[in-house]
Amino acid sequence: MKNPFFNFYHVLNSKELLDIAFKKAMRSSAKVSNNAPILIKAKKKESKRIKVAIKELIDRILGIIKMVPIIEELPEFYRELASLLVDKDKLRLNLGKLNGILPVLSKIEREYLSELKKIERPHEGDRIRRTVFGRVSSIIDKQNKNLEYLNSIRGKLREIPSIDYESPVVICAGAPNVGKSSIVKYISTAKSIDIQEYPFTTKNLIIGHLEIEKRFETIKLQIMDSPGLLDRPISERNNIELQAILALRLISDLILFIFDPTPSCGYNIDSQINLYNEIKEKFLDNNIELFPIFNKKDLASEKEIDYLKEKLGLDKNKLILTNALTGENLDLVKDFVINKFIQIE
Ligand SMILES: Nc1nc2c(ncn2[C@@H]2O[C@H](COP(=O)(O)OP(=O)(O)OP(=O)(O)O)[C@@H](O)[C@H]2O)c(=O)[nH]1
Ligand SMILES: [Mg+2]
Repeated sequence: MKNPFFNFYHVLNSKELLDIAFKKAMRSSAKVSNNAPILIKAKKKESKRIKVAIKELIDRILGIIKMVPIIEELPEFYRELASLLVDKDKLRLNLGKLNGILPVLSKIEREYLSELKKIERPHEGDRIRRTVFGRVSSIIDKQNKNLEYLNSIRGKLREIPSIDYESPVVICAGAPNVGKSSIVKYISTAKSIDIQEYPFTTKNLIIGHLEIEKRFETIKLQIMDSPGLLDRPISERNNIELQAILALRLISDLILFIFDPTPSCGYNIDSQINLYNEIKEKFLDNNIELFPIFNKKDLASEKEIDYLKEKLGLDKNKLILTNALTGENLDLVKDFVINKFIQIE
């Protein structure tokens, strides 16, 4: 399913909205015969301007409200992820306030159009239209904070990855700075992923693809990069870590747990093992495999590898040691992932 916020486009601020509506109104022309009396011409001209301005504002505000999906109605993964990224109550309130001004605008239109009918001198039409524009401006200006808020959350929501529920999701998880992004970048199409020597570089879920022609079909896999996790209780996790937990819990079909057996990532091996065990116990149904990968092969000593192997109770064959800097053995990771999903079919 495509990211439900994909069509959440830039939201204009109050000044921009008013400019567009008033300009359009002033450019509009009423249908009136050339030899009609000046008073009739003035009434028609100004009523057209009022109608055009208010219709433009109502249409645009409705457009804004409609392009923001209702978080509560989204599928679970998107709903929970969006709730982590934005305050959904604030968003609902915000849209409710915008919606609330629509009948007010319509009422102003009705009121002043009927006043316009009663005028006896042409210049009074101009005065009424100015009054309407003034009232409308103050109503729209009061919504500026709401409009700006919508714009401010838009970027975060549009970054939510589009998940194809038809094909498997393989998630790279682990402590910060262990090389998760380097691995996803190497084995998938997600080539613009940011990789840095410091922890917490990845702050959201990023999806890449891996397509393999096998036998007579194309196998499509989704490879997901996730933010680093610390070894700590869920209640202490921040919203960035919680995104990773959410993906593991709700959409993973296979988890590659990336270890850095060396101290170079900044998180000692016992805390990485605790994290691995915690994920294994708490988050996974029995049919989702958590597969350990030992990265930073170039830096890891035999002693460090043996310690980790022993702690995890791994036999030798079930171990992939990688170097994500050079790509060494990452083809084994690719093969492992592909074989796993060929067998299922
Ligand atoms: N020597 C060595 N460095 C590696 C290896 N894999 C990754 N690195 C380096 O480790 C650092 C962290 O790599 P990332 O891929 O950003 O790690 P990450 O797990 O995604 O980090 P966060 O997103 O911050 O959690 C970068 O400086 C990488 O170049 C490896 O196999 N060997
Ligand atoms: Mg990363």
